[in-house]
Amino acid sequence: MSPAPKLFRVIGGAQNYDWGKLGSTSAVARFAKLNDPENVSIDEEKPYAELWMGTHPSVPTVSAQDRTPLRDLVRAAPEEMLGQEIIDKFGSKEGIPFLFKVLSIRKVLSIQAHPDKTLARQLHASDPKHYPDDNHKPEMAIAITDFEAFCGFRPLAEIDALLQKIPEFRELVGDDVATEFHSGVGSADVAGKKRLLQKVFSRVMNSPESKFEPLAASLVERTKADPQLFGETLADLIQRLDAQFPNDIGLFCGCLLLNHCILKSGEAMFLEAKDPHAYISGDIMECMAASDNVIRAGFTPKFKDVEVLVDCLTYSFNPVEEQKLNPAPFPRATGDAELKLYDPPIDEFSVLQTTFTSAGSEKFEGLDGPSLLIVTEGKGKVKLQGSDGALDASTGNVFFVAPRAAIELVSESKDTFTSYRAFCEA
Ligand code: 9C2
Ligand code: ZN
Repeated sequence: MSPAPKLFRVIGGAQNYDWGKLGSTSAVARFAKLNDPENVSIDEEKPYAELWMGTHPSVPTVSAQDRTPLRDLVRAAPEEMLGQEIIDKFGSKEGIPFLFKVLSIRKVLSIQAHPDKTLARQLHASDPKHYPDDNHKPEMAIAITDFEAFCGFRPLAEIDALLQKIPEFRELVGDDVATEFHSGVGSADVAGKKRLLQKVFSRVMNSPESKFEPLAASLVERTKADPQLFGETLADLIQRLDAQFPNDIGLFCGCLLLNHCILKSGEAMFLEAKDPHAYISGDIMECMAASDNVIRAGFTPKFKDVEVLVDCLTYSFNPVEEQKLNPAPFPRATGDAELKLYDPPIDEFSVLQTTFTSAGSEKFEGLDGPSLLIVTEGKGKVKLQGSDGALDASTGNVFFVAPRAAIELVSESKDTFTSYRAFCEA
């Protein structure tokens, strides 16, 4: 294997989960086809949910030139591909510390949370089939279209109000727990309030189908007969998700217990380990620590692990605005583009958005770790600074950039040219 160059095009792989947008309506399918036109043909009947870019073994990313897996290139030359600091910090020469994805969402994903490192190790050791990695999975979503999601528990006063006014919710939770919750909501004891929230969540999650299905049907009827009781947005949401997963427990544990978060293109949210969430619609860039560990509970045909989920959540509750992550400027570049740095409070990744709306160029200092860059709109060029060999960089193209490689992006027209670059620095 000859040493990999410092900048080269790579090809990611798609996951066809059921919730993905269909055929060429999916950004995942379009990007995959544009990046590998000879080998990808889009099946218009099929869902294209996620495009994976990284070194996770489940879906290999390969070099465009000879289709060598990126993971093999990293293992053959870890110092050149990752940088010594990253190897020392993460203790591995096997792969890139993050996994970068495009998601294109037609139907709600499972109500889920991801483990922290300790729980990931335990779950992987006891059930490797359902928990394929021993790593945690903090994650960040950046909207590239309008995007909606469930993220984190609602403030407790909101949950209390819903328990007071929606009879089906109250019946599912039970009068005893609903009353206890109501009397504890105003207390200053945060740990006590989290225990109450866990009681409510646990009652919902552990109720048998024979109980929650008729209550869900009645709940949906109520949203039609009396939408004002819920507010238009919530009534509409319950009806939409019921059409996707009729009478599902997610109507309670998602719609009534979790924040409904709406992001515009360019807005982002960060989810720590053990934060409940589910994406509902739209296209996003998603970045996470390299892991595929998901603990699921509702809205899914996949494996559910209710006991682990109820047991592990942090039961934090915050208004929706506090889940958002504001981008920062990126000072280590000069030129004509607009730059936004999404930098969550974890070690494995940050994501840099670069947008040109006129012809021009942007020069980036070398970063102290590996990065992956995808073009999501328009076309331009990418090259190593000072070299002649510019590569075409158009929508769907993905590139690996080695540590310390100083690159330049070039826009040749006034059409919008947008890319996202995920990177890890020690
Ligand atoms: O791939 C999720 C996808 O597991 N999003 O959801 O298919 O398990 O319901 P399902 C994962 C994605 O990266 C994620 O964590 N929040
Ligand atoms: Zn997730």
